[in-house]
Amino acid sequence: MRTVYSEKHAGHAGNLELVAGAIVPAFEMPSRAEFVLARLKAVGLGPVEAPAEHDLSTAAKVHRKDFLDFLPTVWDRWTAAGRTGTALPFTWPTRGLRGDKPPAFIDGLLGYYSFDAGIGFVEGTWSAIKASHDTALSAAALVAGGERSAFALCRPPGHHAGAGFMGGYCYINNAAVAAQWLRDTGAKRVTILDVDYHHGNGTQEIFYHRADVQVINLHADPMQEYPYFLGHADEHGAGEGEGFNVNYPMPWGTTFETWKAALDDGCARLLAYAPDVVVVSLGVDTFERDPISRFKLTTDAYPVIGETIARLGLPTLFVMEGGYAVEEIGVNAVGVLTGFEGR
Ligand code: 6XA
Ligand code: ZN
Repeated sequence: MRTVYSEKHAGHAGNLELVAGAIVPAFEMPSRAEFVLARLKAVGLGPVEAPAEHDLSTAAKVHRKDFLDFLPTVWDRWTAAGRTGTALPFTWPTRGLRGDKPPAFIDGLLGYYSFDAGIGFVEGTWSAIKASHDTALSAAALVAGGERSAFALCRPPGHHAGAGFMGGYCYINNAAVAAQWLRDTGAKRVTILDVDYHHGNGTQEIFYHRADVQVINLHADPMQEYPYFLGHADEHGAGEGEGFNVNYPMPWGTTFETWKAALDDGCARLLAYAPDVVVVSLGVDTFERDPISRFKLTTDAYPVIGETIARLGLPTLFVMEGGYAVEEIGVNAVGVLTGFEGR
């Protein structure tokens, strides 16, 4: 399997986040991607190539233009306000406030274009976001060009980013952009299968009213877990998208046996939809020792996940999402990929 990877992710470093009342170094850190890269080289998964540059025209079909225009300006606006360090939001337009009017000043804009504070910006953040987007598109092009599968080693991740907002370490929704590009280049139907521990609320929002992209999400129950405000089982899609969004919320402590039953059910729903291509939002924060998650999957589960996805018999693009137990992230993520390849 070919991997697309950009070193530009490394500039998105030294971020901070608010966890349990303390400002701490963000769990979403450069070593995550480096552990995955080292592991796929160690097992000889296949060639690793840099992405080509892609413009934002496909991204503009799944994101709002004003949001895409804002992202590259964040760091300059932050430093122009005399700030250094990490740019972070702290005010959001929730119920009772006006969510239709972007403020002029950077602090207000950061809140307007996000749903949480997990989206720190440093000097290299935009360049990493853009390279991650390019990585997803270049890997999608490999699959469209006839490869059975490809791996987009994206960082930062994307599945919490919606049409007009970022959140949860995500800025541009890499999997959604790739799915849109696959549609535009010939796939009639695309399924996004999101196996990250967290609900991919951004992906759900982007495709909720569409029938051409099925979204299947396995995740921790939003009654207990981040992102809390989306991801329930009764969210089926709406309008033309009715029936094409499928959620499998599961409680803290879920083991692979329960999780695998949800995956099998999701695979049956996927096969009934008969997509031309599958985009896997590959998070491995379902792992038992992940520092921010509460599922109980063990390392031997990940190759089984890969085998199960391979049995769908469809061209498959893997897009990296979450996973934070930094050392094991490599073994587990690459375990899915080698499992897919049947080795
Ligand atoms: C809250 C937790 C963010 C979770 C990010 C993630 N700060 N999403 O792994 O898949
Ligand atoms: Zn996650």
